[in-house]
Amino acid sequence: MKKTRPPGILRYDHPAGGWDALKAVAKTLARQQIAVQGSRTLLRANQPEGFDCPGCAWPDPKHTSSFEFCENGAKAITWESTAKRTDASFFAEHTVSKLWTLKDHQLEDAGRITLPLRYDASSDRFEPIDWEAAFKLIGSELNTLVSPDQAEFYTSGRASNEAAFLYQLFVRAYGTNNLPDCSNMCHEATSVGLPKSIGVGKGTVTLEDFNHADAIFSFGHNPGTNHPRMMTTLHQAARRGVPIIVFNPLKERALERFAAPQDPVEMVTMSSTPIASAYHQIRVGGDMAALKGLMKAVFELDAASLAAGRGGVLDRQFIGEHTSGIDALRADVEATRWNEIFEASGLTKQAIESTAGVYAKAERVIVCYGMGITQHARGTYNVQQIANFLMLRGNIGREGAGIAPIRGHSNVQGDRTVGITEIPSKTLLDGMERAFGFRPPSGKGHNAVDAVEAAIDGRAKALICLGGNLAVAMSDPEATFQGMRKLDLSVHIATKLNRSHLLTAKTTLVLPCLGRTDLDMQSSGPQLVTVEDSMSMVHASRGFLYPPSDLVRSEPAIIAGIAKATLGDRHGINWDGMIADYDVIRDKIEEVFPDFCEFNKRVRKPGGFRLDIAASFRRWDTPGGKANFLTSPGLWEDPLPDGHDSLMLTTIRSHDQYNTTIYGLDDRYRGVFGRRDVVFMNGEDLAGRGLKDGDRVDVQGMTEGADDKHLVRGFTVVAYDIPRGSMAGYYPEMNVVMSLNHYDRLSGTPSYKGVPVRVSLASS
Ligand SMILES: Nc1nc2c(c(=O)[nH]1)N[C@H]1C(S)=C(S)[C@@H](COP(=O)(O)OP(=O)(O)OC[C@H]3O[C@@H](n4cnc5c(=O)[nH]c(N)nc54)[C@H](O)[C@@H]3O)O[C@H]1N2
Ligand SMILES: Nc1nc2c(c(=O)[nH]1)N[C@H]1C(S)=C(S)[C@@H](COP(=O)(O)OP(=O)(O)OC[C@H]3O[C@@H](n4cnc5c(=O)[nH]c(N)nc54)[C@H](O)[C@@H]3O)O[C@H]1N2
Ligand SMILES: [Mo]
Repeated sequence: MKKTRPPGILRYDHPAGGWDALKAVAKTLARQQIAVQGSRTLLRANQPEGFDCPGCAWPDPKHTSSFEFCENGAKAITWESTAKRTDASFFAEHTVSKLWTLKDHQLEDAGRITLPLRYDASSDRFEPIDWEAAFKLIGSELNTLVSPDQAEFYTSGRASNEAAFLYQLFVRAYGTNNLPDCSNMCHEATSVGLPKSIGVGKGTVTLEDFNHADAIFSFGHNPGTNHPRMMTTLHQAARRGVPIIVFNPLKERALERFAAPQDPVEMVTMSSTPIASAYHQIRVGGDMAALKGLMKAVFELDAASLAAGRGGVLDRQFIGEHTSGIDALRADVEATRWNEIFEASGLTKQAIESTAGVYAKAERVIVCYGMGITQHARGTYNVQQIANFLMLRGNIGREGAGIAPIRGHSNVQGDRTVGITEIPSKTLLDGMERAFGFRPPSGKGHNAVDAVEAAIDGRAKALICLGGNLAVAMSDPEATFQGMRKLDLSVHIATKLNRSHLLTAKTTLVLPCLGRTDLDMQSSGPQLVTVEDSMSMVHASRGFLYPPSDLVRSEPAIIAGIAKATLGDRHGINWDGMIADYDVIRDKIEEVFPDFCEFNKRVRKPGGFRLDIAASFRRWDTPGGKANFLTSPGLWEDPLPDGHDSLMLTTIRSHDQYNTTIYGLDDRYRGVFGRRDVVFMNGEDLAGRGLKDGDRVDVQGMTEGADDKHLVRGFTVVAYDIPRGSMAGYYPEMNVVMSLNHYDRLSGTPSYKGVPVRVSLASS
């Protein structure tokens, strides 16, 4: 008998990439009403004279001028360069209550915002306001606050270095360090965890290193969807015979097999290349156990090798010369029992030992990781265990080896580098004082969770957002929405309308800005901006499309407008001069951060330049001057609450979304078409609850502080290849089940990938 599947759930047997990726791009162009002329935009993505693709932070290959095809990059670009517009008549037609009933997809799909808007409560509409009036209003609201710490200044990671630098300058001159940003929800575990290990909160590898690696490990990231250009690198490595070892609860198709759209043979013959040499379906939250298991096996191999009179497996020279803490790490790992490791990771002894064998044989190893590692209650510890694992064999700071956090937004790393941080370092404060002649505040400001909590309990009165969709990205949207509605002032600098904008405060403004693809014309001529990718390469980005309307301004110009209206000539900062010519902003960046020496000159070289990452050269910027093996107690990251019927939920991105931006309802590689209201569970877990494939279920959050509001109702359950005890659902739909306090205490990162839940047949 043929088994019937729930509506929209099909088997997808093709490799990732291939013709289906090309077809998807053609469909996207049509949907965004982009004609052949406009589709040429795609050819300028990541070219030396073009713009930086807003799709992800994967670096561009050097020495190439050929177009690198990327399905999801194309979606990101066309979503921005769409011909659709929201204008004054759109906002006259739609009340905010009406807009609220639209889906997230529909809000953004209405098109680019073309004019500055102010919410009018009496008509319940956004109404046009002119720029100067908008700036004046924001300035006077900010100046009425009792303390600058009552305002929150959020940044999403698309902002250029120039915009981000001006923003933090404004915020610090105004007098607070409340600079929450999207990396607080993303790679903060990396930014907090790695400096203690290796002295820098960034990756140590370059793209070149992948050509020299002889083993690549991948933990908890899905490049076929989120960093498709990385597939070129993995495809090449797989073809060279480099073992690629994956740890992921889900069988992500691109990590299994991939047909490279740039490979004529694979395209014509419809063939593909297997990517992972071993695929370990780890339990959700099982990475700590897997990493400790791997290290335990490496210590055992080392002991066996020494006993047999061979040289040992550890890199003793590196460990002796460059590190401290190995004894404590060894003691912790040796005290951890194998049975507990198997239970917590869901992996077999054979799986762990064979992987340790590959690791021990390889001379140069790179470990890549993403949100599957960082978005956990113990995400910071996870990151540090990855560093430990690499250091055992000296795999940091030499060619072909290192740690590779795969970043999210296209300039999230750069924003941090140029000062978007709630915890300013002494270097930053000294630099700011040197360049601008005032000492900014030094106290710790708010991260993203702190900012939302402050809004909820009334400590925060104002929220300014440089991009993003904070209310939908954050856990516990119900609580977050309430908090944002209580504010006196909310301001959104944005390209497109989203739900955060509709959470109106007493005064709410939406200010339309240019995107990456748009021409940024200022009084000295067209401007370039700069971005930093996941591998610390800083390069130029030049938009060239005619902006959506004459009223749309650049992010730096909007920030300068707000700053002038708020600060007047406080500290004598020449805002107009910086906007007239962004070279002046870059000169200031260089004054604050000496690492950017000759910034304007170096960024004009094709491909740009790499920032100095000390750990890449085995210089350890830690208090003791050494790299540190760090221990973290136990194995269970996010312990399940008592009771056998809880599952650990992880929240994932579909192939058809960019964070809270939902392009469409398909998740092709996972076989989901036309819907997102599904959760994925193991067949035995279903049977154990008297449930079956296709049933409608309720998912109740079990995190501390969760109540009956932390419930998702009536989603369809899909029997899926996922370990027992684990389940998955889509971000942001599942954010409802999380309470706000479910985050990593060390980094503040919400534990979006480890949410204890209970699943039952839908009640209605
Ligand atoms: N097209 C597209 N590109 C994007 C984005 C997008 O939404 N769409 N978002 C951008 C941003 S901001 C970011 S941060 C990145 C995100 O890129 P990724 O890090 O790839 O993010 P996710 O899709 O959230 O999940 C990553 C993977 O982790 C696995 N996973 C879940 N839980 C666990 C676990 O406990 N352990 C392990 N080992 N794996 C687990 C999931 O199965 C999934 O394959 O992508 C960026 N690029
Ligand atoms: N459950 C769950 N929640 C998560 C995650 C998860 O994996 N699971 N991931 C988290 C992660 S990694 C991140 S990074 C956050 C993302 O959080 P955010 O960065 O806040 O969210 P985005 O969805 O990327 O923001 C989309 C909006 O950005 C605006 N925008 C687009 N381009 C531009 C531009 O060029 N300039 C300006 N000013 N605005 C622009 C548009 O208005 C658009 O609506 O979400 C987090 N939330
Ligand atoms: Mo992210």
